[in-house]
Amino acid sequence: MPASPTPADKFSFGLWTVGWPARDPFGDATRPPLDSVEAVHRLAELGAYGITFHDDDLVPFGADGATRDAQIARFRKALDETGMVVPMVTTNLFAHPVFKDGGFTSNDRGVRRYALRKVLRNVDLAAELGAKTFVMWGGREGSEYDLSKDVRSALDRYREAVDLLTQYVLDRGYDLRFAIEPKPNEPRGDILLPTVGHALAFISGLAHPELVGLNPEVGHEQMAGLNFAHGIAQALWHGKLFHIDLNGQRGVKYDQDLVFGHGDLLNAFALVDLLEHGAPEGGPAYEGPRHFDYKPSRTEDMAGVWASAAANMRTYLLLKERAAAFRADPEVAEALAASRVAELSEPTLNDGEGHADLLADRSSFEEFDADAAGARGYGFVRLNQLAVEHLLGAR
Ligand code: GLT
Ligand code: MN
Ligand code: MN
Repeated sequence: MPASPTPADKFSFGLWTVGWPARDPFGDATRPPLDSVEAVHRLAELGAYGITFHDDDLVPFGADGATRDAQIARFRKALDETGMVVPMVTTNLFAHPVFKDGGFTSNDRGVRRYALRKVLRNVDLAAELGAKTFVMWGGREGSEYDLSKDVRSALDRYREAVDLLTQYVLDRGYDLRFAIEPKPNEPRGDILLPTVGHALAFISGLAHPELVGLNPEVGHEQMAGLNFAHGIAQALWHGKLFHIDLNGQRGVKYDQDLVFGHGDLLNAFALVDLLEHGAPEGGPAYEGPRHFDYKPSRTEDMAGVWASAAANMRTYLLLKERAAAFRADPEVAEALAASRVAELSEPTLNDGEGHADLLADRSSFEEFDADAAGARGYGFVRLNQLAVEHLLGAR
């Protein structure tokens, strides 16, 4: 059994997760609103180390300056009392009707300027609270109708916005990086930067790509039918895994935001194995917050909310423990060797070898026994079965 979560595990939660009153497009809220101060205390008691928020989660949209200051002050007090940190902050550019056609990419130029001002104010708050990551989820940046959005102009405007924000952080001297969170659809019919791959390509064209990375969410990639562990591996490969949203999703459908592991459990196992043991030299491949972005199901009362928050952390720790057992199992080591998993890290060419040498190497082609290589099994099923058995606690 894993130990209970501690701050060293770096578990964090969005204020909007445990605080979700469970209103959905078909029904009213099933739970009362949750005060931010209570959220901080309860999550700290459960063993989390951090809490994250949108500007409007903390201070209601349109509140006056005095209300804003008071809300921030009491939140800060709760942080001081509990030792909780704010590793990440994000902006709500999706709830108010003004953003119905997006924030950075609204067809309305005035809305775009307003969105930038809202974000700049929130960047100041993020820096003030010591956040190191600023997430940008562009849920309203997109369209329902192809002819209503000039996508190339929208990408120009998206880039213009991000370039302004990185310049702002540089000019202010803030120790803050941006993380784009892709999602394929919902609430827009089609969202811009829909997947990890699209966002990576976008980042490479920015003025300060070094300040911009990703905040991939499990369910968002899976909504597009993609393999989340693969997406994370590629984000790591590019040095772009700045933050991560952990949750669960069952297949290609609406965004479920289930508890971590309550969707594709085998992929969650591979993900935790990658995060915890995926560094080339062994050990963790990612050192940042393990951030849960889930929604406690609408069927749960407040006791169920706290139980589900604890479930996220417990599942992560169980998977971490199972992954460690998998890695330590001699039979797994043997199966990995039989599957030649490590052989893939050997360069295909010899040291200093170029195309002329390869063309001269008869053993690589003329004498290569393609039929024999094609007949040889890789043993991947045995390897996967060992993973399943570790996951089930059978080994
Ligand atoms: C919203 C969305 C999440 C994002 C949040 C950050 S807001 O709840 O569904 O995936 O991470 O803006
Ligand atoms: Mn989601
Ligand atoms: Mn998210």
